[in-house]
Amino acid sequence: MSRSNKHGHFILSKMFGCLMLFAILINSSAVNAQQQTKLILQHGSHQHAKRMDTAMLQWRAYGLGQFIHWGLYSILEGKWDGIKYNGAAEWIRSWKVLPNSVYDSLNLQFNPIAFHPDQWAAMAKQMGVKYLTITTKHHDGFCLWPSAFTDFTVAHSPFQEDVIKPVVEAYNKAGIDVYLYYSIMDWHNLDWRYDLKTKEDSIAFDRFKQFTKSQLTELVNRYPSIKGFWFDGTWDESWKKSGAFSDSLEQYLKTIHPGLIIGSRLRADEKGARHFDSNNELMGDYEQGWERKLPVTYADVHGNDWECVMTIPENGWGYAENWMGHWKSSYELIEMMVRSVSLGGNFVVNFGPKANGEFRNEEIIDAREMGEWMQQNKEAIYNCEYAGWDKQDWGYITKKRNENKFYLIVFNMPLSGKLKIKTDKLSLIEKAYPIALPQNQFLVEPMDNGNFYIDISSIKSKSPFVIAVVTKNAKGITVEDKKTLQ
Ligand code: JFZ
Repeated sequence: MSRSNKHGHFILSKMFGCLMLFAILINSSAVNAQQQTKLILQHGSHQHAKRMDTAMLQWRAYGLGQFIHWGLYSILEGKWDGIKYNGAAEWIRSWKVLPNSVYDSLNLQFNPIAFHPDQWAAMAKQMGVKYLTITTKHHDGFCLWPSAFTDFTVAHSPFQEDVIKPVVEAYNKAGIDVYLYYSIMDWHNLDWRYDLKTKEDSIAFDRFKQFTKSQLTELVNRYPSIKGFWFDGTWDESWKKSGAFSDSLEQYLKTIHPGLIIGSRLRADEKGARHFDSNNELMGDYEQGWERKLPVTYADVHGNDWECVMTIPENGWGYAENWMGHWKSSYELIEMMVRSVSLGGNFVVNFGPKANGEFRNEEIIDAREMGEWMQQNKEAIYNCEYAGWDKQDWGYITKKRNENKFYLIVFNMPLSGKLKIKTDKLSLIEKAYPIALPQNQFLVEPMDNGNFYIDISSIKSKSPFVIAVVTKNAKGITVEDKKTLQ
């Protein structure tokens, strides 16, 4: 290559470089403009701030909930023809291991002779749960209440009775709020579709939408004390194409039952976006996507209300003879609950009763042990929120809402016997003590920049324990204050 050629090449490549830069600049300003201009959505998020009404304040104060999955799948116990399957047992109808017609006649075997709703509620109360979510109809379409809109219900079983009514009554009597799980996806209903490809599909699915609305109206009317719905099975194309309907359905339910709480797993916007609309705003009263997983930092929850639902075994919500993998101990569940509350969410533990209505032993043990821990430490869970202080390796921090009282929940006792905390700069520690013994104050060493060391070397505990910390600010530091301070 000659010199001039080289030079020419140099100029060319420089020009090319400039052009590229220019192109990148144009491109990124286009991206910026796109990010700044909000799409106008008819069926996106309608609510641009957190709900502050009484019902939602109560929801926020729960801390701990119970989930119950019960239905025809509980009869099969995750097995068919002597073979045990590893998937989530409530999905067995979809695995094609038995004919649908056989599954769909299991209602003739539903006869829970050991179903005692008062005992269920007593167990939940002892465990310390403040709310229950129970399956009224799972993906298989079987209804645990005698719906007037299908024959595939408890009314057409040897049991004959409504299951939901006595559960709602028993739990309410025990002071526990009830929410109804309802699957939109319905494998039994002939009008239900995965997708809408033909005119016939749309006609059938329109009938299905009417069926859904009728059933939900029926549930609201039959169980007026319910606090909300927990929707599921809303990921299929047919439902994602029904954004206008799900929007009107949500508004309708809230009109016939003011205060109703509905999470982000019901609707899709008109572009098919779920949970968060196409402008990335939450659709629904709380984020309902934390399933068998937990956020790690407060940033992960984007300032939204949220709830985590968790199985005790690896996966599987309905009763299975084979419990997959590791089953979580009460301390593991307690740690997940504490982490949830420390990040501003609620934690819900799932139970899958046997077909006869009894709980399995592992669940009974976990419930009892969680309850024993809650008995001592519930003050650090109920009506508590994200504290705004840095997380430390020894455990988690929660804060009583509207009070200057913090709770240090210790899972890993430091060998030094000293707990480090880093507060916001406005907080001065007034006193720190074991949650049940306010007179036993610990020595607190103040350091620079809001750091303190609390000497808890006197504590000899084999279980997670709680240190209460009272700060001097009359009002306590709210997250909002923290924001304005920075
Ligand atoms: C759904 C159901 O399919 C399952 O049987 C159970 O009822 C559970 C509570 O909900 O399963 C899901 C739904 C959503 C996700 C994962 C499993 N998800 O968003 O990751």
